[in-house]
Amino acid sequence: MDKNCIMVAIAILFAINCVSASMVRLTYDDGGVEDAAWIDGQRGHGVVFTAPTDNWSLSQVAILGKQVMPSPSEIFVIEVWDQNLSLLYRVTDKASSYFGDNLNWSIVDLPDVKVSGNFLVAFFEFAGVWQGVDKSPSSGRSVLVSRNPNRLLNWSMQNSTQNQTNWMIQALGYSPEPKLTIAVISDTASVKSPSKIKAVATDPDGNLKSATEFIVDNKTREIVWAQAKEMTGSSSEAEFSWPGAMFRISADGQDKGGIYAINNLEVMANLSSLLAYSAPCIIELNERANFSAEAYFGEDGLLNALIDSYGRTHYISQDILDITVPGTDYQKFALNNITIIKDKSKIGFFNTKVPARQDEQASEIIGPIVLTGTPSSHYDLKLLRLNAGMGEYIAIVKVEDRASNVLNNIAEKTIKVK
Ligand SMILES: [Ca+2]
Ligand SMILES: [Ca+2]
Repeated sequence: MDKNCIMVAIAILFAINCVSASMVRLTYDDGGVEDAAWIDGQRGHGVVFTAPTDNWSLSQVAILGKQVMPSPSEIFVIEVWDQNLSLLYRVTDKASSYFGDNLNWSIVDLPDVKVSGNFLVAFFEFAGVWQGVDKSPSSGRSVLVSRNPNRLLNWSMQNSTQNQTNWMIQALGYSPEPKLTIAVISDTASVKSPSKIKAVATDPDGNLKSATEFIVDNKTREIVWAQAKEMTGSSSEAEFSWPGAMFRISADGQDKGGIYAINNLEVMANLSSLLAYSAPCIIELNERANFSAEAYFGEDGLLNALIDSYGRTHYISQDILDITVPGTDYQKFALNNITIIKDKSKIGFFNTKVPARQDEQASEIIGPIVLTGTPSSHYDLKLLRLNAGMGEYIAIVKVEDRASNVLNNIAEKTIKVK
C-alpha cells in the first residue's frame, strides 16, 4: 500500500503521547512539500484559516520557505487580516533571520492576535523567499492577495493550479483548555463486572466536546478498546465501563486480528444502530487508486458504510439506503454507486499501539484483506468484540473541547482481566 496513505491514516488517529496541549496548530497542507514558488512585490501568498473558537489567540505563524539567491528583497511582511480583509496585525522583518539555504519551517512570533471566524495570513516576500507548496488536492484556502486596498486576486500562477496548491503556511495559537481528573472506581474487568473509570472535566470557556477512554494492553501496548462520550459546557462528567473486551475484524468468517475501532457519537438517531462503530482503514480499489477512509459497522458488527477522507462514499448497505432514500432499488443503486470491485479491491485496518518510545512504530496494517463478498453480504466483514486476554491493561482518558484542545490522563491503577 501507498506509504503516504498510511501516514495520513495514522495522523487521522490521535496523538495520544502528546504532552503539551496548550498550543493548537491549524494546518491545511499535508506536511510534505512538492514545490516552491516566489511572487513579485505586489502580490502575497494568503491562507484563509478558520479560528477553532471566537477570540482565539493567534500567537505564531509558521512558514515553510528558503531564501531566493541572490535575494531581490531583504525583508518580508506578514499580515493578519480579519474576515473583512481589515488589517489586524503586521510583522516586518529581515528574511535572512528566518530563511536559509534549505526549505525549512520558520516560526514568526506574534503578540497574541485575537481572531474569530475566518481570518487570513498573508505572506509578502517581494520575490525574496521561496514559499513551500504542497501540491495535494487543495482545501481551496490558498489564495493570492494584494494590498492598497487589501484584496484577493484572481489566481495566476504558472505551473500551479489553485486546486492543487496549498501554500505551506500554518497558524499556531491557543484558547482556554480543559482540566481533567480521572478515578478508577473498579479495577477488574469482565463481561459480568466491567471496570469503571470516572472522568471529570472542566473548561474555563465552556466549550467541552467529548471524553474518550482508551484501553491499552500493558504488554503489547496495543489499543484494544476505545469509547467516546459526549461532554458539554464548562463542567462535565463521564463514566466509562469496559467489559474486558477487544475489537477485532473478521473477513469471510475468519478472525484477522485486533484493530482500532471506536463508537460513533455524532450520528443521526435513526442511523445510530447501523453506524454504531467506526474504524479508520485504507481502501485499495485497484492498483492505481488507494486512499484512507473510515469503515462503519452496526451494533451487530456488520459493515454498513465505507467513506473516504474526501467524503466520497464507496459503499453503503441496503439497510442504510432503505432509511436514507426509502424506495430505492438497491441492486441498481449498488451498480451505479458502489466502487468496490469484488475479488479485487482490498481493505486494510490499523492495529494501533501507544509507543513506549518516540521512535517506535505506532501502527501496523491488518490486511490488506481482499473483498470477496458482495454489497448484500456486507462484504463479509464483521467487527468483533471478543474477550481480551488475561493480563494488565492501562486506561487512558482524553478530553477535547470544541477549540481543538486535547488533554490526556493515564489512570493511576492498572485494570486486570483474570
Ligand atoms: Ca504534499
Ligand atoms: Ca476551552
